[in-house]
Amino acid sequence: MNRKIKSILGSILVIAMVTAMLTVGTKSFFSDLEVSTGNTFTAGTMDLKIDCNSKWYDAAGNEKGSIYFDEKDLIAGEDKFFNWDDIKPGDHGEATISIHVYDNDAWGWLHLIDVKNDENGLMEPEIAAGDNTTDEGEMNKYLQFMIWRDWGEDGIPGTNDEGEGDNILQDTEEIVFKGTAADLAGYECNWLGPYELKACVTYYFGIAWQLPFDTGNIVQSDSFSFGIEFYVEQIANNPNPQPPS
Ligand SMILES: [Ca+2]
Ligand SMILES: [Ca+2]
Ligand SMILES: [Ca+2]
Ligand SMILES: [Ca+2]
Repeated sequence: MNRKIKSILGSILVIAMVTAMLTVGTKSFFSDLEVSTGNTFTAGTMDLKIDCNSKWYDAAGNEKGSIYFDEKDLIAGEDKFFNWDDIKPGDHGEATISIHVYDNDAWGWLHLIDVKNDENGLMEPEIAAGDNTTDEGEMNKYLQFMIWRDWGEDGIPGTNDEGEGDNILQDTEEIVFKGTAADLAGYECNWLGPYELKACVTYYFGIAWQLPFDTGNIVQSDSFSFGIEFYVEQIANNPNPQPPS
């Protein structure tokens, strides 16, 4: 190998070594990378569900009818808490309705709608009892209701303590209404509330009813009927809640 070729080979070797060193230098830089993906705005949800456990008994305590449904979205005209035909003096019953709101805390209201006192024709015993109003039934003056918070001994909903949601009124539980069907009808189109409803807590309400023994013939064939509307609204950003107009 002559001197010129050796020199060229030497130069190539030096270039290769420098290139290799530069390459190693590039790969050794400290580095870091931060990534955020999927940034999204999704609206919250609010879902009200109601369930019912309702019984009708005669004076001797024999069950005459029952309605039960687990928590659901109510279908108007289909899901009823009471649907009793042929009740008589001495009959009584109880319905426990529970209210659940999911995903977010809510303000809740309720009121009665479509209250009706139907005469359903004037029977001879009714006329004999002094009924002279053919267009208005009298059941609402005799049928008694009592509504209480079935929240147990601690008076707090959702703690599942003794007596909570058991369909029985204990001394510690608060009665929120007691009176005749006519008194109850005072809440027609008159929103009750707002009540604070915590998400995922079950709020049990007991509704006891009876047609007293001393109810006379004047209510034969009469009926009292009503609907209930429940309304909820978000609590967040809503410090001065107003009932629906
Ligand atoms: Ca009448
Ligand atoms: Ca409780
Ligand atoms: Ca109870
Ligand atoms: Ca009547």
